Amino acid sequence: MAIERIEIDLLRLPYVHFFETSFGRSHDRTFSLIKVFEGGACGWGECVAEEAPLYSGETTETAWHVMREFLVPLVFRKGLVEPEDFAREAAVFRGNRMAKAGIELALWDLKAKKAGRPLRELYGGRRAEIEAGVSCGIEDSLSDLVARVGDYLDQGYRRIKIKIKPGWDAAACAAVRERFPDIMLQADANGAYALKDLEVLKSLDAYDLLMIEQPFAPYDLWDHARLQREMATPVCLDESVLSLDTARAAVEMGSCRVVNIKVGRVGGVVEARRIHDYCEAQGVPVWCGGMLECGIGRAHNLHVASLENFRYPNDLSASRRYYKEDVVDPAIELSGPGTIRVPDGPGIGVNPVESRIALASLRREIFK
Ligand code: OSB
Ligand code: MG
Repeated sequence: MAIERIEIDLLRLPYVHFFETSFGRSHDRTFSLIKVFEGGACGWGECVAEEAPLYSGETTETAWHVMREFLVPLVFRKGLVEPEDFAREAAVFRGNRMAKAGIELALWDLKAKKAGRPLRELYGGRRAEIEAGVSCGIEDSLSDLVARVGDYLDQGYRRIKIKIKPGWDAAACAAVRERFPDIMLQADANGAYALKDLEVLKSLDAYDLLMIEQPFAPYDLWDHARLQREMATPVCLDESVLSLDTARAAVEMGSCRVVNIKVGRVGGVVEARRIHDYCEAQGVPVWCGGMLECGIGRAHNLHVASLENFRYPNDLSASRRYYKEDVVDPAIELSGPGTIRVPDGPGIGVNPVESRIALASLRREIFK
């Protein structure tokens, strides 16, 4: 059989609360959903490229262009159905990993649905429940931040990540740590620092952080290695890790002790699993990062995070932390204190709600 039809929607969903990082503040998220059809079955994927090229060089429009002009025609021309075949063939195109991952994820969901099994089983994930965590943006004041962290802890989250940037770092960590001495706390800089900031970064060792994520620019593995030698807190890389090769370079150079895996950033689950397996063999723990996905991308992440070497709590929170009305039914919720159950239906195991998707859709294109 072959894929008969592919639909891509561009959506915009407002956040329940603005999200501010070292890149700036946003009030909503623009992303695309990919639907692949074969026989009576269909699979869903999410492309996490954002509106502006801040976190990554990709944008919603570059991803749309690459899917429309290159990846969708590749699927039809070569009759690709298996996600592994797609990953291999799509590798002829450089970069554009988020675009590739969006389509590969849809093929994974389709494959698992045809087999009548949850995706986690296809990946070999043993965990039925994953450890949740919440990523807190920069707020207008430290008291707003502490209140928001308190709110998330009341909801049952046990691991909190706070976004930092120059001027919002040691004081933010101190404020949260003072009020909540025992929680699992970590910080994410999204590349906002440079080697000249070494002393500020080293001062964060005082706050007993689980890790500090991506202090320096994505391509700066060398300076990360220097920082990791001088800092007690484990460095975790996010933006720097684009593939198995970059993961291997980072680990061999000592640029980090922990790796954040995002399926979109590395170009799909095939590459994500290679990185996972390599890190496992090296004794380097990983965890699953998030891109404020809607329930479709989030469900995909839950299945990926069921793999053995996801050893830290993940940036995976309930639907209501992100969106008032998620586009899946049922909404994703905490299953216990600080945990989320991996859906156990076929494929991603959550049902996309077509009417809500249509309401949020800015544009739809159908390819046959
Ligand atoms: O750096 O981890 C990041 C969101 C968008 C872009 C980059 C990042 C994030 C988050 C959100 O921290 C994590 C989540 O989806 O809960
Ligand atoms: Mg990050």
